[in-house]
Amino acid sequence: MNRMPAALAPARPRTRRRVFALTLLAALAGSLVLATGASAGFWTPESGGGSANAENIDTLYKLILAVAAVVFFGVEGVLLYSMIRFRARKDAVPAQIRGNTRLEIGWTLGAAGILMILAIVTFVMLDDIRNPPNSDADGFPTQRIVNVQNASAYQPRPPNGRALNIEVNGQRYIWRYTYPDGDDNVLNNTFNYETLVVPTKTTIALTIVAQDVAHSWWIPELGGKADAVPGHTNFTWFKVKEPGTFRGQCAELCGRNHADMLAKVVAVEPDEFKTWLENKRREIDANNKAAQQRREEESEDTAAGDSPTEDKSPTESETPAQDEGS
Ligand SMILES: [Cu+2]
Repeated sequence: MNRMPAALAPARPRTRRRVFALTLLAALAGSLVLATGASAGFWTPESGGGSANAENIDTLYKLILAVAAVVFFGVEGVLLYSMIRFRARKDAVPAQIRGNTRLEIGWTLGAAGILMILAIVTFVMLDDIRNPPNSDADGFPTQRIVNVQNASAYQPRPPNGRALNIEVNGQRYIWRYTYPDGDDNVLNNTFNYETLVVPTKTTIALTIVAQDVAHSWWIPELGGKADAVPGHTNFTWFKVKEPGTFRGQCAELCGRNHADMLAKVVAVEPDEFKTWLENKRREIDANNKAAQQRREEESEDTAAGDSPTEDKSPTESETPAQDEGS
């Protein structure tokens, strides 16, 4: 390196540069500390706490983080030590070392070994992340998952094949949830927007679709992300032990109001879920009946020569299954 002797170097710019570097470093550190308020955990991303698959993802993440931290601090430690301990000194000629076969083979094997272990642990845990368990005995009574048309897509099933199969439909800028009702006609199914109400102790199998652009379903405490892609069906599952509320958000930039596309899962006891489902059904039926009545009145008015009354903007329950088409 061609370095100017210290005595000849201009002192001012050097100090200024040092001050600049220190300020930059402080600003970076400060912004990192402040940024945690916007995210979730300090050390690891928000994950786990709601469902076993999310727990496993979280465990795997922390495991890899720990190994990576040991490697990082080990390497950086040796680097810093060497930089300080063996820094350039006047008239000192450093030891000229050309390779060290034992050391080189050692760290190559060490790195390969770490990767092997991480890969094995990941594949072992992946099984529990992808495959749902059965519902508990006191969970909500569920049907067998029926095959969806996409035979090629991987649909995780509990060992006994039974789960509450809910369709999650991403649409700008809201999530629509369709509950099964036992018949083949999806147009008369119970549905809800924004909040996905589910029973605890029950395996919930989600069929994820999108009807306009790509969205992404993600409730960090209940599992990994599942993309909602138009023309493709995706699957994921979760099983909540205790009643609670779990929040998430569309994780795929889908347009101007992407940030408003919140997702919420409310888990309640199976009995409470049954009541909720029945009430929702009644509410939808009542709204459908009211809408039907209004349409009839309007068509009578039109027939009688009156101008049709302004259409009331449709609320969620008054648009029965019109958006089912995807
Ligand atoms: Cu979206």
